[in-house]
Amino acid sequence: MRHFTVRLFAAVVFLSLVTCHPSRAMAAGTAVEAKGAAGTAAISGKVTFSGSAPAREKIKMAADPVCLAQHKEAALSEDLVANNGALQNVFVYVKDGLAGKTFPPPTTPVVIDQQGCQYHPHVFGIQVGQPLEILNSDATLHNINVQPKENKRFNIAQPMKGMKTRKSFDKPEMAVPFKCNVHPWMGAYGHVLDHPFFGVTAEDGSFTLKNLPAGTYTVEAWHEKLGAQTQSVTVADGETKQVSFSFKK
Ligand SMILES: [Cu+2]
Repeated sequence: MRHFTVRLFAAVVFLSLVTCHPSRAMAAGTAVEAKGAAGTAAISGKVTFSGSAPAREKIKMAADPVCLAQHKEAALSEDLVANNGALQNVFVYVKDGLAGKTFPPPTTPVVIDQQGCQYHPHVFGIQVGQPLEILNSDATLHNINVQPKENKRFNIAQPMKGMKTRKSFDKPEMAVPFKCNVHPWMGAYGHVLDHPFFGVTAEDGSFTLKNLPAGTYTVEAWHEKLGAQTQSVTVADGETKQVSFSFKK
């Protein structure tokens, strides 16, 4: 009995040391954060398209009246969108220079919405392990057929408006294609990275990579039809470096 009490007491003390030691728990948390510490440097700039951009094609949605009814004017193809020389939907990211640093994934999901029988956004970035919420905002059947090379493949059906499905990716992988077999014009690209330093160019071709640690990086600009370009960029703490890329057909 006495032995048992001593053993029980020892166990309680041991458990409380392991589970309730606040400074130790905090120290562990700090260590993880310090490893992936966000910095104060930034890389920002513009992606341009030189030459005359081909006209965007009108998407023929007549095969599904639900899709067709959602567009007063025909939706336009998204594989090359250039507005007055500014190239939209270019994925710009740090390709190299972050070795040895880890960045825990955000718990906030990236949302990809199927709306008007198009994907919104058309190009996006997501971190390894970050939730991806796939939403159907259309009152029609979509299937989401995703066939990566490095990650698990999936093909799911969302027959009703308002349906949501959560997925995530285990490994970094560029240009994971999203397709819908019901509406062959639907397409999107997801880029899976192990860090948060990426962006997609807006209508004016602009992008910003914020909160970078100081360092020298290989920055890549990737476009689904025009290929990829890289540049080496060195940024110091508190500095914002301007970088531009120019694509042509
Ligand atoms: Cu669809």
